[in-house]
Amino acid sequence: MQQDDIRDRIFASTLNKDHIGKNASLVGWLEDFRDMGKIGFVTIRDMTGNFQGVVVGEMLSEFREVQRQSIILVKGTIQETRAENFKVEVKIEKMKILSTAVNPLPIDPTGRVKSLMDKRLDCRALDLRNFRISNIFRIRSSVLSLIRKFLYSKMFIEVNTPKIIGSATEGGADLFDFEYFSKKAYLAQSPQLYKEQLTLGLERVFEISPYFRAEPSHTVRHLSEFISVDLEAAFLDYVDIMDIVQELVISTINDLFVNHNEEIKHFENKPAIMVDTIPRTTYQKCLDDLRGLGEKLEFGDDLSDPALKKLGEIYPKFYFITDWPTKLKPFYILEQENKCELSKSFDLQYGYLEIVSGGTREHDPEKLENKLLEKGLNPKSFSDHLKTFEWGMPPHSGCGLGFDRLMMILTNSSNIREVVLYPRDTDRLTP
Ligand code: AMO
Repeated sequence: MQQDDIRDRIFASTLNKDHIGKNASLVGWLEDFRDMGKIGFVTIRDMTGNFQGVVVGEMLSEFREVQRQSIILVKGTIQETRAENFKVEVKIEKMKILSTAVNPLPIDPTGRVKSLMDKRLDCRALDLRNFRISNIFRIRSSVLSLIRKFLYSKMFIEVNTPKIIGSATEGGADLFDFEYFSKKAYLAQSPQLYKEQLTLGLERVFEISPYFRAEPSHTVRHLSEFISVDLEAAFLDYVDIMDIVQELVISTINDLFVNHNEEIKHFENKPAIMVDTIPRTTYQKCLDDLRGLGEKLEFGDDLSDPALKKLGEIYPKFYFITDWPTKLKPFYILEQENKCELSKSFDLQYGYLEIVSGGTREHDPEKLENKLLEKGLNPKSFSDHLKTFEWGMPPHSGCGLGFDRLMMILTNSSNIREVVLYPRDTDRLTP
């Protein structure tokens, strides 16, 4: 009873009445054992779900020795069950322990005994034995594949740009630096410059990758390492990109909630996020709305956390904020014609949470150089980038979508750490 049985195993979720009377082998971890004296009921879980086993006679004493969460291989006959939660049950005739779990375990993966998030993250691999939690990562995987499918359908190709970079690309102080063969190098904070350059030869690119920010933020929405879905497209402007983002978000949600019901059904509070369209408001309108709520901000002020919380009350779901002041946006964002104080830019928000930020890019090399100077950056540090703008750079636009933040919304999680396997923040560097 070993590898052949494991190879022929039946997965928990596929067990059904057609199997009644047949012999089967199953593997999984022992989640529960209810010992009633003459009969025992075991719950065994595998990656697809759980099944009930019934044990009597000698099998009972064998199961009394097994620590919960140990990995076991069982063989038996599938039979009818009276249990409400199962279609059938397995009358276990043979059992082999493949790996023993210690007792007590540091956390209770069944979730019956609650643990603080920090403790759970310290034991993340075990935490994933909780089906509700592992499901978040199944959904995450599905959403990634849906995003890829959507972007391919819009003629984007997936690219990979370097994460070890030689100059502080976008400016700003939030870069991690380190020694790289006696030179100073940085971890990329975004693929901004590369993705813009790639529109020159590839027109439409996207990248899904981790980026690194050395911001000392202690919030439920910031990590030092996060996944961003970056797009960049030649010949499109920021309104076209907003249209693409809107379609991407709506089609991903619809696809997830319609075709991936199995994973979603385990969420107690399915987020009410299915929408047909995403409203668009301007930065100025937000200032006016906020003034009505007693939050006085001047044109040019960034929307502070308290301001965003208040805006989230007016717009609790997805909404775009467009036409940001030029001075609030990075050097590569284009200004509006005849209104240079406004930029061709947008953010996609979900309530208070910023999900996407994007815009039309400056593609005139001379103006780009001036923008760098205006922002106090040294054009010499950008010479590799600036030279590409002299090779026939198409007008282009793009955006970056915070994938972990999108996952917070899709799984109704209030802390970004819940949707990231091994989060990195100012305090956490392990496991
Ligand atoms: P920005 O800096 O706004 O734009 O980042 C894009 C999106 O990434 C997410 N994000 C984060 N998520 C978790 N933790 C963080 N520390 C963090 N920082 C940002 C947010 C944000 O909206 N180059 C531009 C994009 C572009 O114009 O194409 C950029 O990086 O959801």
